[in-house]
Amino acid sequence: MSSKDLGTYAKNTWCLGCGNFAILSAIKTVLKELSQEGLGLENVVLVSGIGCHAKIVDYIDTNSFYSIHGRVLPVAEAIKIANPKLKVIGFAGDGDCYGEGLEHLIFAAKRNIDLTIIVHNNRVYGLTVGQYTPTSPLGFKGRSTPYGTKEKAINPLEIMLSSGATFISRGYTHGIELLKQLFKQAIMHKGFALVDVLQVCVTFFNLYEYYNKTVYELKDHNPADFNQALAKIREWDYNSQAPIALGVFYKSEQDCFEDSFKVDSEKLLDRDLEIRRILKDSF
Ligand SMILES: Cc1ncc(C[n+]2csc(CCOP(=O)(O)OP(=O)(O)O)c2C)c(N)n1
Ligand code: SF4
Ligand SMILES: [Mg+2]
Repeated sequence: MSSKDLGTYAKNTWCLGCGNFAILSAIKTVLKELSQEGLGLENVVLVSGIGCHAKIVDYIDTNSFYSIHGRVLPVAEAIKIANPKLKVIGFAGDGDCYGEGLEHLIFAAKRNIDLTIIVHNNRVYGLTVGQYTPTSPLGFKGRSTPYGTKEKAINPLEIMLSSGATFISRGYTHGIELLKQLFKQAIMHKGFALVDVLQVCVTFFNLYEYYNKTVYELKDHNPADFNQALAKIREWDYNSQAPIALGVFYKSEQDCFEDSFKVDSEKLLDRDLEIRRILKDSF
């Protein structure tokens, strides 16, 4: 498979200025770099949900599975379990992953399955023209909440930390260098890795001005320290006006789901061979 530019003939239909362009550019650069470093692109599978974000798989020339809303993770997990040698990278929307697919997200993190999930967190349903999602802030006015939401946003990173994810990070679509670093680290991490990307939807929730004033990069932070990670993750809860940290909040090395699953399969295979031998000897 060619690693030259990874472009496709699909017409790009994202709005001009959409943060998705930065995610596309960053992931293509990272895939090209990994390919130059020896990762065969034939071993990479991309999975997306449904929404504006999901079109990303149409724009990258590699193996991909365009799934359904909320179901990126079950598809990605099945691919990984069927062939643990593959690098599986999921792209999900905030409605997709933190709303409809939240239970899948929690279980994937709990299992510490070796996958990367990149969340295009524009804090709105983009494709269906502007309804609120679990990360829309309190008071968000959209098509389904013209007088503003009456409920607070969830903090997905805190949910991930308490669920067992072993790589938790946040990027921003106006910071492509950091985005590339986070994508590469997440893909190379052995275990469940989440990159929450503050992806601006210029059409239904334009937060560029606000984020440009509020974000900062984590420094002197020890991602191996659970309590430090929790404190940093709680600093901004997706509702307040607090500074918004970007970078890797938490990272730890732990056993992965598919490895223990493999041991079970090998045991089953041994047992199967033993049964066949016994049956053969008895006839
Ligand atoms: C099971 C199911 N529920 C609802 C929909 C309708 N639907 C399609 S895209 C979408 C919202 C997508 O929002 P998000 O996941 O945040 O992605 P974005 O468009 O913002 O990238 C919804 C509700 C659907 N296609 N399938
Ligand atoms: S609606 Fe929003 S998320 Fe969708 S393409 Fe346009 S700017 Fe991007
Ligand atoms: Mg969205």
